Amino acid sequence: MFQKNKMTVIQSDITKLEVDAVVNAANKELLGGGGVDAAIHRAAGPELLEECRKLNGCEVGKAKMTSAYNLPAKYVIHTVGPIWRGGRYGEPELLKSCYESSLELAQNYDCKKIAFPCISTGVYGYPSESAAQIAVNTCNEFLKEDSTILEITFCCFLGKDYSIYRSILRDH
Ligand code: AR6
Repeated sequence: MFQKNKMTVIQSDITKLEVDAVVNAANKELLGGGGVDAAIHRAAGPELLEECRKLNGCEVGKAKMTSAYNLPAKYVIHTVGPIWRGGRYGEPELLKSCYESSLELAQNYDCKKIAFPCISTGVYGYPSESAAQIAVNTCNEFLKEDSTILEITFCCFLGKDYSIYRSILRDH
């Protein structure tokens, strides 16, 4: 069964969300950057960077957890999406793995509500439509087997992404 009642899409700045965990689309160094990563570090404050320095980076497709400091969320889950290189370098599997690794961490920390940005679709160039399909399908598969997570929010910054997710969720 499609887990429609547990997945929602909004158009918003992810740093404003009062959820248990927000996911950050980071890079392997985990020391900040542009896009949503910059917004999260700015809003969370300098202590976030201090904690990130102790993590020794993160591999592509994996995820690491920190506190969320000044954000309304409790935790930040930092995941590293693949850089789009045409689709034949394992990008779909790595993107799927970002969602799975993040959800596993959320589950381990007993998070009920988690929000994802559109991982890899900014600076990393992953095509928005196929990234959204992977995001929704992977979350749906996870939710079928899980009873911890009650709500996954796909937090789109751009109207274009909001429309894509809305139509994917509506078509199920
Ligand atoms: N809230 C929610 N989504 C946002 C926000 C925000 N405040 N700001 C941007 N987005 P990107 P990537 C969306 O480039 O492609 C960084 O420099 C944006 O519209 O942030 O995974 C990191 O340090 C897009 O849909 O991440 C890495 O070096 C989505 O977030 C690299 O970019 C992801 O865009 C990661 O690239």
